[in-house]
Amino acid sequence: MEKPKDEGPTEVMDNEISTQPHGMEDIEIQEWLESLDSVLESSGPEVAAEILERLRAHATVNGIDLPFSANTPYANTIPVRLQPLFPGDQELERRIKSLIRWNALAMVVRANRVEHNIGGHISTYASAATLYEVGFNHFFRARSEEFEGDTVYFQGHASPGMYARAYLEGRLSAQKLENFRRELKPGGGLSSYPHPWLMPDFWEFPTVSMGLSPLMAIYQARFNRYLEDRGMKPVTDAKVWAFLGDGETDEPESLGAITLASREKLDNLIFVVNCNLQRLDGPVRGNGQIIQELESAFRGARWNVIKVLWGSEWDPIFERDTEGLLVKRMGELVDGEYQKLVVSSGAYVREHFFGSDPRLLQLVEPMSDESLRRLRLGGHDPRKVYAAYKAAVDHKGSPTVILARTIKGYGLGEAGEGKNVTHQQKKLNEDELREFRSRFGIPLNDEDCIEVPFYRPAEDSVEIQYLRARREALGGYVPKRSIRSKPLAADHDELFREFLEGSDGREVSTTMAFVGMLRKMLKDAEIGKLIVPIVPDEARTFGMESLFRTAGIYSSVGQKYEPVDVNTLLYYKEAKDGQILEEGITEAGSMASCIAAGTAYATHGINTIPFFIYYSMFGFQRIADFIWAAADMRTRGFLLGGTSGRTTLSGEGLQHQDGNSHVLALPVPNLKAYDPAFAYEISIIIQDGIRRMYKDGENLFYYITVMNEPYAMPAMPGNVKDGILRGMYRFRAASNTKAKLRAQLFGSGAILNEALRAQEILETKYGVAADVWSVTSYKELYNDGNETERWNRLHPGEKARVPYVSKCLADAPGVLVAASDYLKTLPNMISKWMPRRLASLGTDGFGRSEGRTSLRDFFEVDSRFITVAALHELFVDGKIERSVLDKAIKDLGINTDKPNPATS
Ligand SMILES: Cc1ncc(C[n+]2csc(CCOP(=O)(O)OP(=O)(O)O)c2C)c(N)n1
Ligand SMILES: [Mg+2]
Repeated sequence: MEKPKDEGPTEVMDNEISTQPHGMEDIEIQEWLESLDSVLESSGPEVAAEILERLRAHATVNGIDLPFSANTPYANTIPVRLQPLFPGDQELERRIKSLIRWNALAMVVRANRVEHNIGGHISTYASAATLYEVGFNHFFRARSEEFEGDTVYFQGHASPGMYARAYLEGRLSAQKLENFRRELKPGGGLSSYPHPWLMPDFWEFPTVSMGLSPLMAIYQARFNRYLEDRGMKPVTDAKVWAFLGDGETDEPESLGAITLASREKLDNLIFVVNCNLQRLDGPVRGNGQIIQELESAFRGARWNVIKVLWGSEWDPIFERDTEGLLVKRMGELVDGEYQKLVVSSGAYVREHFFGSDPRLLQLVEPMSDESLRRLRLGGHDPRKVYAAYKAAVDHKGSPTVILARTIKGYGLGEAGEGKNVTHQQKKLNEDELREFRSRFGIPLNDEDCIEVPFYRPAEDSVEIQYLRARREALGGYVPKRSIRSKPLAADHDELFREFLEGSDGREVSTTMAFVGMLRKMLKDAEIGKLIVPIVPDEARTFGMESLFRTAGIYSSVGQKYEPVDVNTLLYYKEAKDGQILEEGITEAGSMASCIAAGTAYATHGINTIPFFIYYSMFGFQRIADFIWAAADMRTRGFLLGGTSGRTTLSGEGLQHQDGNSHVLALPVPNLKAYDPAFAYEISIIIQDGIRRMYKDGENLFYYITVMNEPYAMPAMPGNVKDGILRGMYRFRAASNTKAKLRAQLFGSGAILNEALRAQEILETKYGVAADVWSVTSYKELYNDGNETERWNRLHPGEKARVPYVSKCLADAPGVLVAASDYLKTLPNMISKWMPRRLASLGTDGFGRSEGRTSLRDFFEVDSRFITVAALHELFVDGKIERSVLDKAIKDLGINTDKPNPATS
């Protein structure tokens, strides 16, 4: 264990206890310590602290460079004397926990016996069992009509433990457990990880994509405060708990918002980091100390940090150690060494840990090797864990993080305890099973045990009675998802009517139109209060600054300053009951708020309706995994991709111009994605969306792109509502239906105007009569086509159904040309349901810093290119002469040698 002399100092976190400062006599230090002791005794800790602070300042002024450290020693934060009594029956709780351990393990082992490599995790829950069980028996309060309940984010890979507990609680059958990871078996099974989409009565939050849940938990805790501050729910002491792995903290999202939590004083938030020092491949910080690293990060961010490192067995040894040698020694080891020590024999521990100093050896002299081996870590000791949780829930003024030390694969013995392979361990041999059984006292004989049966004591057993009684005292079972909100009436014809009428020639952008709708919705009697506008520092970009003053920007402390622009009409008004969540530059944080608001119908029984508006390129591209989680969670609400369209956002160039998001929106199954061109289209989509989500309770959410190009908004041309929602409708038919040359032009978003201009050019210059269609959603058309095709395939004997696209175009004559501000793949994916060949124009390629006209020329999506595409199709069909096409290319000024935008 001693490192070779020539290696220099080991790089471990500063543990503040140092006994050998350079050249300083021991005696001198002793004198200083004694003086401090006497001040402590005579004047108390406050005066002592003041003196130390003054000394520090004095030292700094005199040029002494004192290293900064946010660390405390490598010891438990809560001293034994402040440890509360454990309120439960510890032995009974241990037995219950053992049964859960067994069933969790059995679930994974059995699943992999039935189907080789079906997967699952044993070692995560094995290490975290005590952390969860103390929570279940003493802290996690269920949701009820009277109390909102605590919100718990369970670590995804620990799910077997949650299922095993629900089995003991009588909430899940053995049949369900048998079908862990085999959800499609008769009678259903259990999903691998927490997925509300798959188990909507059980799971609330998906957590398995690491890093998402810590960030979501922070914004959930903040959203709870927002609801309180706006008077939408009673002020309660409900907590948000997030359980995460120590390896998980390397995901940037995990720690990315911790300063928000402390800034907002979220003492309703508790992180529990299971510090088993291991991740999947090996140690989290083999050459360092992850706990000290996390402590300094969280303390630096002003969190309340509680370290739970050592179990009760260590207490007497610490007590014997009056010189602080033990803490010092503990701070010296790197995690790689610890990983080995905690699974080694007592003799090994004595020699390699205590053996570094004869005085340390002396401390454990009276202890047998066996008792040294049994020295537990803090995270496995319910008394220590209870003390930490109690301190956390009682703590005021800041969020708390509990850093609990555990052993990964605890109890697995040779099968993987503390081993680097343990994360992947899914199978145990017979000896290993028997050993596990014996270690946790499961009442199964040697023979039965190797069958790994699920084990549940009788209903009237003390274990089941106790477990039920504890949950009853805490209000019911957790996790459990239910919908407690009442449907809205959603009768909003009047509210949206004005937007169907057009802008009377006034040029407005669809973003402006949307903001107008938002302003009106905010005043509505039914939904006004429920609207949650969310922006990541982009409100001015979208012309939303007028809402600052009218709706107010939420701030938990109100506004402590007079804003610089207070004399202007649209000043920056922050207020405690402000409605807008102005999140600053964090799309991930904004999305987390959107999720909290969009799932409040379940978590709080409140139908809040999020409208999260952002720079569209920084949406799917950047935070698609959060959007996927939102979908899983059945989040409701609206995402608005502002400044969208690769050629509609002029000037900004390659990074900002979005021609991608509608493609990236395709895979999210319950997301409706629209690329509307006109105000009335947006209003129809939003109105219908509110009805479907909040009246009919459909599990949908919406993505709508809005743009910043101003143009006159037409009135809705007749009743095209159905077409708008289904994805396409004929916006303007050709005037000369008798013409020989015909075309159908499909446009979306701002590019629809290019199609309309092309319609004119084709008609006036080339005698081609074209109809123009507004395609509001290629995704809708694609889904409809697939669904129809599937139905026909599975029902060959019945009358074949016809895709909506085919129906629309059944009598539409002529060549077909589509143009959008997104990739060509969008129209191409529905072309197979069109009656004839489709020419697709789109914006594949990198953006450019340019104006709209040049961009549309560069990407070949303007009216000239649409015209040429139609003429080319007519030429290929033999309907016009080559010379006509050649002339058109020339007359329209198209450079045929221009570089390909898709690759340049
Ligand atoms: C974003 C993401 N990347 C990778 C994984 C794959 N993965 C699952 S568990 C795991 C290791 C987890 O280690 P830790 O967070 O320390 O949890 P422990 O099981 O040790 O409690 C990894 C890499 C994932 N689930 N999510
Ligand atoms: Mg870990």
